This record gives sequence, structure tokens and C-alpha cells, in this order.
Amino acid sequence: MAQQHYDAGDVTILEGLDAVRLRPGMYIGSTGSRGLHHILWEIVDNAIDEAANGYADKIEVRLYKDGSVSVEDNGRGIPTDIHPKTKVSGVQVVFTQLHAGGKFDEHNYSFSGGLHGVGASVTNALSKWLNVRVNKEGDTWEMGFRSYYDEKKQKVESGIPVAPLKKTGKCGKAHGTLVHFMPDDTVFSSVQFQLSTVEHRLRELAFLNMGLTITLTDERITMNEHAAQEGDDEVQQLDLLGATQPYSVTYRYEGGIADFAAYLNEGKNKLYPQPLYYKGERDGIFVEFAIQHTGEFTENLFSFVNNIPTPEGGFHEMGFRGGITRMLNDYARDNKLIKDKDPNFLGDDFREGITAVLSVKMKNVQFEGQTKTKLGNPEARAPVESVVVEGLRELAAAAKNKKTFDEIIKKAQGAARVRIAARQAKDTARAKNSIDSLQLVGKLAACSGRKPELNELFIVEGDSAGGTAKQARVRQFQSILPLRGKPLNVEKKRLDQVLANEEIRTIISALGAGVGNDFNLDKLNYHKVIILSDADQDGFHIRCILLTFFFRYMRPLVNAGHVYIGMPPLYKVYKQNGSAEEYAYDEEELQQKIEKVGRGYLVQRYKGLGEMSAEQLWRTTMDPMRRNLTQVTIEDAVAAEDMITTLMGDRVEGRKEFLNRNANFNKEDAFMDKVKFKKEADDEE
Ligand code: 1YM
Repeated sequence: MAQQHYDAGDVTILEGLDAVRLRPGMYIGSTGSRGLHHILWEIVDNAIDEAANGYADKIEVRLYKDGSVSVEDNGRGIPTDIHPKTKVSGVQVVFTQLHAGGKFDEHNYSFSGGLHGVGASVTNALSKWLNVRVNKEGDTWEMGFRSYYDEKKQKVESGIPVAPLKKTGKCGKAHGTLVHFMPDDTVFSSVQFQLSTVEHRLRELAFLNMGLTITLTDERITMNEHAAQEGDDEVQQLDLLGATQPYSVTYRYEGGIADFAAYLNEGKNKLYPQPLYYKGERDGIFVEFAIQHTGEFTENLFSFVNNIPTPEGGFHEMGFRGGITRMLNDYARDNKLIKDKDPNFLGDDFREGITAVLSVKMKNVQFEGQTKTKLGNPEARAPVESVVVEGLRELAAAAKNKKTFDEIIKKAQGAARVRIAARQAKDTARAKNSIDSLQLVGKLAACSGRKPELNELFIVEGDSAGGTAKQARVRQFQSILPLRGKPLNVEKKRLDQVLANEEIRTIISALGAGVGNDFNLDKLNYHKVIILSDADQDGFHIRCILLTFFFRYMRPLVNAGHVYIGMPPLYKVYKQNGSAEEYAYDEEELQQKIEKVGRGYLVQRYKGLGEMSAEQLWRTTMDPMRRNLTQVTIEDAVAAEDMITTLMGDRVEGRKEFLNRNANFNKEDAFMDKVKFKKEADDEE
């Protein structure tokens, strides 16, 4: 279909968008679900920048039934005047030119960049259509862009202006920008925006931008449908309004990241009622942090740079940790809480049970690491440390915080005592037993190959399945570690208790990379750590326990994508005479396989790994060419954190409710839904 389009007259602009069409992955990382959401975040980022600069305090995101999405803010509106160089409107420049930034000076700044920050033109280039409406200085302006097939060039042209920016009415005192677009389904493998993904990110952005109101409306579902999905019994199914009203939620946090820390600690036993919060600036680096300790034993730091999560850490986290250690040791000495002759606390002592949110804003960010979520700017470290020290000093000087700081020091004293006792116990054990790996000999069937990047460790539920796996494996690169009972649930346990557990110790020494703060990915013996448990409740529980352990004590292992779930089939479909044998991993596949095998089929349901022969286990679950392996990644650390606390911690109420709601373990286990699954050869990679 030939469309009317007006000639922008600037070839280089079109070539820019062409490059995006040609290699979308270069600009948005992937053309899977992640990339799809990325083009939404580009538009949201512009609205967030406008709010961060103090011109907007409201953002509305709307998901439509037709698959399109809109973002609106109440800021100044994208400039409508003609750009002197390109002779087209500011709106057109923003949506057709790559990296069209604003006019930044000391009053206006943009901290986008890094992961996002490729600009709104990328969204335009990867959309079927995109419409913009700007309200500015009394006038309403509109402009549309389309993608169409160019017969002459024999290719799709995208992001083409339909007409120049045009005045379409009066808007009175209203001001702001509305962008509505339809992702191109010939670019993305999936064009379904995921409500939970959008919700999580917008909630996070609301926490990170104190006082900003963000509303999300999903016209694809009603209030009641959403309540039913959430298992919310309190909402009346007969609520007439809720039956027609689209689902809508508003986020607004007056306390910003202090509210974030409180939210993360909901339902936990807190050492002091209010999180400590401070905001400061040093050398052009803006630092904000919130801290609240709980009765738990691990450290939970959620860090962000320019509103982007940095689960792999980096120099800002080093500065943060350094600042806490330095200030709190000074405080303890000044207040005679450490005796003159005694050594300082270690950083770990102060961070036992800490929940912290760190948000840093800076220019020219450099992201590094396996998933490009590690801050690589060394110059960030000292300013962050210095703001943290200054902030904690100021907070400690306030009379109302005295009790809080005393509690923190008391907790550190407990942690130090346990640390010293554990060290002594370990030294004695070592002397007695020369080395802990002795216990390993009987258990681990180690592979002969010495290349960690090729090696796989199967952690197998039960001795019997372990034995089968040992027969089935390829000795060169596959190691088998059978687990006898259930390993210890490490949630609510301190490191010394965790280390006293034999199953856990065996896993730690097999991996060879240490544990907790000493964990070192470079020493890892296996680049694939595969959990192999039965497809029943016990197996599900063991899987949760192991994932909780990795999440709490070997987080870099999970972040770097080394953890996998092995998926044994649930059914065998076969013929008595042996002329057919097929395997199915779920009910849907079972139906397909039954049809494939045809008349006279028999079905065997596997209740456990132990029922399989070595040959079957190899074919279905261990052979890299045929198995069904899924990678565990933490897409949303906050969701995973919440899920683990509910499932594995002491919130009994939440756990019961969760298990009731997700009683069908085979079909969908909601834990796995949060700690996201990825197929081994997903297009996202
Ligand atoms: C729903 C998406 O894009 N809002 C938005 C964008 C801009 C401005 C205001 C803006 C920025 C500046 C001056 C400036 C942008 N403008 C530009 C550019 N919401 C959304 N709201 N006036 C208005 O940065 O100086 C890029 S984004 F380049 F034209 F200035």
C-alpha cells in the first residue's frame, strides 16, 4: 500500500533509521521480549528526564488492546520550533535523528545513556506507526510517522513522517508530550508487552524519582480479571465497576528510595523502624542512599546508575561499602564501642542483614560485565564513598538516630563474634582433617576435563538417580554430585550455620570458587551448574532451596548465567513392540506425541528421575544436543528477593497463600516465573 508521506529532504536522517532497521540488536540488544520493552523504556526515559529536571511530575503509561502503547508526561513538551540546521521541527529531529539529545547546560541535564539512551528515534524506526502530540504555550501540535513498503527500493521504509508537525488546536494551560506507537511485528519475535515487567520497572522508577506520580493502565484486562489473577480474595467478583474498568495502578513515593528499602523489608524483622536516608553530590556525581538493617544475615544491596539497575555492582558499590565501613568504625571508636586495643570491624560485620538502595547519577557512564550491568567508571568510587561518610555522619549527629546507630553497632558486634568463632572452628577442623574436600571423594563423580568453560556439574536429587546419572554421563566434561537428603534451607541462617551443613559444603568445594563475599567467579570449576530434581513437590522444594542458596551466597554465579535447571520429561509415549518411543515435557507436548505415535500407544508417567534408565536419562536430560535445559537469570532482583523471602523465610502467612495459589507444581511454578527462565538457545542471547 503506497502511503502519502512528505519528503524530509535530509537523506542522512533516513540512513540513520535504516541502520536501526538493519541491525536492531545493535541498538536495543535483542528483538525478543527484552528488546520490545526497550523501545518503550526509550520513550519513558525521555519523560523521566523531563521530570528529573523539574518540569514534569506526572507520567502515564497505557497498554492498548491492539498491542500499541502510549506514554504521556506533563512537562514542557518537545520543542516545536524549526531547528535552524535541519530546517525541520524539534519533534521531527527527536524522532528521526539518532542520538538527538536536548540542549543540556548547567540547569538541564540528562543522565540517560548506557543501557538505554539510544533515543526515541530508535522506537520510531522499529514501529509500524508512531504519533506525537505536544501541548505547549497554548497550542496543540501533532505529527505522525509510518512504516511502509517502498515498491521501488523493494524494502520497508520506517519512521517516515506523514506530514510536518502541525498545529491542531488550543490546549489552554495544559502542557506536555504524548507519544503513542505500535511496535513492528515484523521486527520483534514477540509484540506482547508483559504487564508484570512494565509494572516492576515503573514502580522502580517511581521509587527512584521521589514524588513523581506514575500511572499504568492496561486496557487489555479489567480490574476484576487482574484481581482474580493475583488471587486477591478481598476483591468482590461482582464488583460492577471493576468488571468494566481497565486495570490501573498508580505509583508515588514521597520517601523515594527510603520507601524502596522499607518495601523490600516488608514483613521482615527490622532493627530500627525507619530507613536511614541521605542525598548528596560530589564532583558532579549525585548520590542517594537508603539503609535499613533486619534480623537476617545476608547483605541485600540494590544499586542503580542513572535509574538503571546494576546487579553486577561496580565502583559505586565499592565506594558505598567503603564509606559505610569507614564511618561506622570511626563512630564506634569515637563512642568507645571498640576498645583501644581491639581491631576494627570488618565491612561484612556492618553489612550483616543490611537492606540498602544506592542510586547514583553521573555522566559518561561505562557499563561492563557479563550482562553490561556493572559500573566500570573508577572515578565514581571516591565521590560515592565521601558522600556516604558525610551522610552517615550527619545522620548519626541527629539525636533521634542515636538508637538506630547503637543497634547497628550492636549487630556488628554480634556478627564479629560469630565470625571469629567460626574462623577458630574452621581452623581446628582443618588441623584435624587437613582439608574439607576429603568428604567429597566418595560423593562427587568428577569429570576428567580441565576446562571450566566446557565442564558441567549436575546436582542430582537422590543417590539412586545420582547413580543412574553417573552411568549416563560423558566423563570428559560432566560431573555428578548426588544429594542425599534435602539441603539446608539457608534463608534465616547465618554463614557459620550454612557452612556447617554437609550438602552445602560439598557444593561449595565442588564449585571451587568460595562462598559469600569471598566468592570468586574466576575460580569457578564449572560454567554450567545444572540442578536436576524430580518433577514433584519435593523436587520443586529442593530446587527452591538450591536457588535460594545460590542467590544468597553465590549471587555472581546466578547473575553471570551459570545456573541451569535440567528438565527431565514427564511422560514417555511408546509402543509395546518398541517401534516407537517419544518423550513429552508437558501435557501439551504429551497430546502431540500421542498423535505422533498413533494407534496402540502406551503412556508412562515418570514420577522421579530414579525410574529412568541411564540410556533414557542421557537421551532426554543430559545430552547437550537433545536435552531441555533452562537458564536461570535474575531479570528482576526485587521480584526474586520478594519471592524468596515469602517462600523460604519466616513469612508463614505469605508462604501458605503462595502455595495455595500455585498448587500445581508441574504446570507452572510461580517461583520460576519470577526468577526468569530462558531456553538455552533463546534469541535473547
Ligand atoms: C512521552 C515522552 O519525550 N518528553 C519531553 C521530551 C523533551 C522535552 C520535554 C524537552 C527537552 C528540552 C527542552 C531540553 C525532549 N526534547 C528534546 C530536544 N515524553 C517526552 N519533554 N524542551 C523540551 O532538553 O532542552 C529531546 S527530548 F532534543 F528536542 F530538546
